[in-house]
Order: sequence, then C-alpha cells, then structure tokens
Amino acid sequence: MFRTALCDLLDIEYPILQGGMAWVSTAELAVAVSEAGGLGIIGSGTMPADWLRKQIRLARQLTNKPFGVNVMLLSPNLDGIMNLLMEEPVAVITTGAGNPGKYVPALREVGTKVIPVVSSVALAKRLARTGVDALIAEGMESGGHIGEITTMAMVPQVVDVVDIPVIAAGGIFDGRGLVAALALGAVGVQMGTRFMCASECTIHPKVKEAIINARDRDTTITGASIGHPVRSLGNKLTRKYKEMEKKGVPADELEKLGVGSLKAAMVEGDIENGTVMAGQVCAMANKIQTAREIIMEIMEDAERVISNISKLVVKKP
Ligand code: TUI
Repeated sequence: MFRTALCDLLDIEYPILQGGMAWVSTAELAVAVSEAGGLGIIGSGTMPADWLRKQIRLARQLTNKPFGVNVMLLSPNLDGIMNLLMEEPVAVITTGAGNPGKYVPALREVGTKVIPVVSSVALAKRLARTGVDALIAEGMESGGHIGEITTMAMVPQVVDVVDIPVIAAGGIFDGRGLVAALALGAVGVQMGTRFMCASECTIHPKVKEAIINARDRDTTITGASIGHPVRSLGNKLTRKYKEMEKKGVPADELEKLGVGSLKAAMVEGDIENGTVMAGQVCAMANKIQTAREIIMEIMEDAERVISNISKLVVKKP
C-alpha cells in the first residue's frame, strides 16, 4: 500500500485522518481509526475540559498509536481545553471555526503537532507563517461549520501559497476522492461523514440510518445570514430555521434554535428536531463498516484508481 509525506509526519500507515466531530468522534471511534492505521481524532466541541481529560485517558488505555484532538475555537470552554492540552499533550491537534494562531507556539512547545482547518486561502497563508505543521483545507462540501469555497477550487490554491503539507477535506468519500486530493497537491485526506457510519462510531443508530438513506440534495445550509453557515441534513429544524432567517429574525434568536440541537440528534437520535451535521458525500454512504474496513477499502480502491488512470489517457497516434 502506498504512503505519502503525511504518514511520516504523523507516524501513521495510511494518509487518512478522521475529522474531529463534536458529539460524534469520541475516543471509541478515534481509537478504532488509529488502530486501523489512520489518525483518529477526538472531537471536543463545546465539552468541558474534564470530559476531554477522561476521553484522552480512555484513548491512551485503548491504543499505543498516535491520535489527535480537535479544538473548536468557538467553544465557551476554550481556555480550560487549551490548559488541559498543555498539561496532557496529545500527538496532534486540529482546530476548527477560527484562527488558532496565538496558541501555536505553546502547543508545539509541548511536542504537539498543530494542524488547523482553514476554509480560505487568506487564513492558510497567515497560519503557515505561525509555524503550524500542516493545514487541512476544507471545502464547503463538508458537514458542520463551513466556508464558501469548494474543495476542488481551494486545495490547489492553498497548496500554491504555503510550503507545508496540505490535507484535503470536504467531499471525500472513497479511493477516487483520495486520488483526486493527491492530484490537487494534497498529501492526504480528512473524512468525517464516512466515519459517522463506522460501527465504532457511538452516535445514535437513527443518525447512521439517516445518512445511509440520504441522497445528493438532502443536505442544506443554515446560518449563513448570521456568519455561521452550517451544513446538515434538511429536516423540520432546518425548515424552521430557514423560515426565521427569511423573516429576518435577530441572530441571537436564531442561535437559540441551535443550542442543544447537535446533541439532540447525535446522542438522542432526534433526526427531525436536531441538527444532523453531515457532508454532501452522505449520499454515497450505503452501509455500516468497521473503521478498518473503511480505511482498507479506500486504500485498495485508490491503488486501483492510480493504476487505471494512465489507461484513461488516450495518446495521439
Ligand atoms: O469546524 C468545523 N466544523 C464544525 S465546528 C462545529 S461546532 C459549531 N456549531 C455551530 C456553529 C459553529 C460551530 C461543527 N462543525 N470545520 C472546520 C472549519 N473551520 N470549517 C471552517 C472553518 C473556519 C472558519 C473560519 C476556520 C477558520 C475561520 O477563520 C475565521 C477567522 O478568524 O479568520
């Protein structure tokens, strides 16, 4: 099986990261992905530092392989989370929903690799100068909090302006997606939605079922009017949200509608009144597999795609 520079950077076997998803990627999923040779990432979301401490300790008990933690920079518990990650360093930290620049030196000081998620070329450029180890360029095909540029358009643009490794995210589901990302200049991929359907993923089974049943146009974007666009499966809640957005309801009232809705979906299985964050590739999900099966299938598929690609190119006589 092939390797890339990302495998050496992170000491993993396959160039595949599992997105750090709030209320979704707990230690169980992260450990399964890391044990399978990818990089598993615990999503800390808005959780308190004590929750994360327990998750990190659980993951350490269950695997000797490297794993990561995703820090959501809009978290009300950000200070506590950052302090914990200084006390109890992990191999890799990814960040989302903001600019982690001011935390970079301290995190690297404790030996943690820092890999921010960016959704624009401007932030990629700025962060590359702070000494981060790599960047994840995430397109708007992704689930959850998103930017405005697609993966196809953004990855080569980011690759062109930074001299650190770039990982592609958003719209990637299989070996074709991995090879496409490599073709754009990325050294690997991050996938979230596909790992939501892993058997080790602890989310409510109704959410997995909803993702498996989803078709190409079943995700929708809410919150763009208040500067926090979020992609999720269209349902009763997104319809209500859009109606209120259209009426010009103030931002704080719209925000209230979202409070607790991610947990309601992911933990309680309320797929109509909760927020089922998922990327556009949900349409490709059709079964539950172990993290190992997912990773091996993608790698085998990618090798096949690479060896078939030259046959697609018809040379002139
Ligand atoms: O962070 C994500 N995905 C997320 S976070 C999340 S929790 C949440 N829920 C509701 C509202 C807000 C957050 C659910 N899904 N992906 C990584 C990502 N980061 N996508 C886009 C960004 C991003 C956006 C703006 C990164 C940096 C940024 O910078 C703004 C600045 O300060 O320049």
